[in-house]
Amino acid sequence: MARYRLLYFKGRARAELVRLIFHAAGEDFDDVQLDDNSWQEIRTNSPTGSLPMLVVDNNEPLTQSMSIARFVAREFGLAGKDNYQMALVDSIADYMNDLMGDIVEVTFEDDARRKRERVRRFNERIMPETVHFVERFIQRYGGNSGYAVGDSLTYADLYIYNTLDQMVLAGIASWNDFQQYPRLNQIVRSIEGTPRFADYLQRRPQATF
Ligand SMILES: N[C@@H](CCC(=O)N[C@@H](CS)C(=O)NCC(=O)O)C(=O)O
Repeated sequence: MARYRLLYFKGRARAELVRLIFHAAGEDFDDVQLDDNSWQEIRTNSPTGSLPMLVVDNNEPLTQSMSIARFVAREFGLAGKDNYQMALVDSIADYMNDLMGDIVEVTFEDDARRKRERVRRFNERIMPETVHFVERFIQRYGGNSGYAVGDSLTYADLYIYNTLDQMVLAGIASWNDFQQYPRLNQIVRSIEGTPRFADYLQRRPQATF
């Protein structure tokens, strides 16, 4: 059995999707949470100078969160059932990743005036538009199954859940805000209703990003 080591900072942001995939699959992994000093020691040896990083057995590390997520999802059968379905799963996951980029920008904006402007743009334009398209996507490709694509869990569902969670963590939305969206709600319920997740979501460390 392969041994997986995931390296990231003490936060969720770009690593939590990968953690959720491991938990969904019920697979063990080392969740290594670095501080800045230990990261600087590793950085020069990192293929793209960025975290997250996944080391499988004694292989060279993998980087880039979406590549890692897809790799792990394929390993554990959470990437879609055939090539076409995999493309659908990737497309909605990449769409969520675009939104994640906007959330990260808001989260790490230090200038108070620019932050207010980013939050306003996010709430007035980016979030409503994205959620509208996500609802339509799920309706088209997942129907009433409770999943974004097809009739079973894929990493796209985990990323949808994770992106909503990240908005709440960033203080730009609350879980109540999503209740008006029936398809998103179904996915949140599917994920929170899986005992393995309920357990992880309860015991995972508090995070600020
Ligand atoms: N596109 C990359 C972005 C990675 C990224 O920006 N990582 C940040 C943390 S979220 C990082 O490594 N920061 C430390 C550094 O650049 O030295 C991915 O998705 O993995």
